Amino acid sequence: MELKSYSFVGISLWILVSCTLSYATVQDIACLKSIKASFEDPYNYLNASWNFNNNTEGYICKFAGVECWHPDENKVLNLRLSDMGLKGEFPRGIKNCSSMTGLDLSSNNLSGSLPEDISHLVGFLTALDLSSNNSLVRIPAQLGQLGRLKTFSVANNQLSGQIPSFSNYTAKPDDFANNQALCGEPLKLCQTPSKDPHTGIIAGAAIGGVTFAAIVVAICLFFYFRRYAVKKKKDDDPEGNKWAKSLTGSKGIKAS
Ligand SMILES: *[C@@H]1O[C@H](CO)[C@@H](O)[C@H](O)[C@H]1NC(C)=O
Ligand SMILES: *[C@@H]1O[C@H](CO)[C@@H](O)[C@H](O)[C@H]1NC(C)=O
Ligand SMILES: *[C@@H]1O[C@H](CO)[C@@H](O)[C@H](O)[C@H]1NC(C)=O
Ligand SMILES: *[C@@H]1O[C@H](CO)[C@@H](O)[C@H](O)[C@H]1NC(C)=O
Ligand SMILES: *[C@@H]1O[C@H](CO)[C@@H](O)[C@H](O)[C@H]1NC(C)=O
Ligand SMILES: CC(=O)N[C@H]1CO[C@H](CO)[C@@H](O)[C@@H]1O
Repeated sequence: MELKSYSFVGISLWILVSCTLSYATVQDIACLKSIKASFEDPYNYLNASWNFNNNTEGYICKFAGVECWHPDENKVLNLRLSDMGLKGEFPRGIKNCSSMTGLDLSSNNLSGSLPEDISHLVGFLTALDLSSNNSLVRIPAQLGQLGRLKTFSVANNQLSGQIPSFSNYTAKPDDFANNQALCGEPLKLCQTPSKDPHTGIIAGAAIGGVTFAAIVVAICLFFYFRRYAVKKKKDDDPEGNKWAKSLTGSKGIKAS
């Protein structure tokens, strides 16, 4: 009786553990399949090496650039796919490599924006290298939420915008070197955000006010000099003053 219940518990545990394990490895295989499918591979690095027609436990661990936790278990620890001429966007299928801690996609031909939800895709990374891919253009704020990062680089890209603040990583200038227009810690400060619309209104009002005042002053001066000139003409210049004449016009002449 006791033996039976022990063996029942044992068998249940064994089924649970093996299900969890095989679920994990199914996920990791799905991850690599989707990465392979999502990249253009002009030099056939992945095509030549990533052959999925194999059911041996741990077979993916022999793939180029794939490092497993254990060589006989299909569970990805690191992906090192540097300098393979890979082309495409950041592969979302990478979410299924759920035990991965290192990702190196440096010196490839990645393009587009990094996913906004990058911390949900690769939340456990301690090392992320996306350097030297000349068409990566946007850097998402969520990058800062990769809470386990120890090494990181997006140098040599075309990234622009504000560097996110990292929750648990001390960013270095070299991590962001040679980009189009990145700003914020640890690089130069960003420009103050776009002008307050009120500033424009106030400036406009001020310019308008000054212009109006100048016109008023000009009109006042005109009439003052006109009166002065006419008066002067009457008083001590009966012959007429050419300058006053030109200023006062025909009306002024009639009046005199
Ligand atoms: C992939 O590699 C195989 C040989 O391993 C080759 O026959 C096939 O053409 C390659 N596929 C592409 C898309 O280059
Ligand atoms: C499957 O993978 C194992 C481990 O890498 C290897 O020894 C075996 O030759 C492979 N089998 C086939 C049919 O490719
Ligand atoms: C990257 O892509 C560009 C544009 O498609 C191409 O001209 C260039 O040769 C590619 N670079 C590599 C290393 O494959
Ligand atoms: C992860 O793998 C499963 C199959 O195991 C698949 O249905 C799912 O779409 C994959 N997720 C992503 C983000 O690719
Ligand atoms: C922050 O980093 C430390 C050391 O790298 C790590 O032990 C800790 O879990 C991290 N915190 C978070 C919130 O991920
Ligand atoms: C700016 C920069 O270093 N871009 C690199 C991005 O990756 C491609 C492919 O490896 C390189 O050719 C570029 O020099």
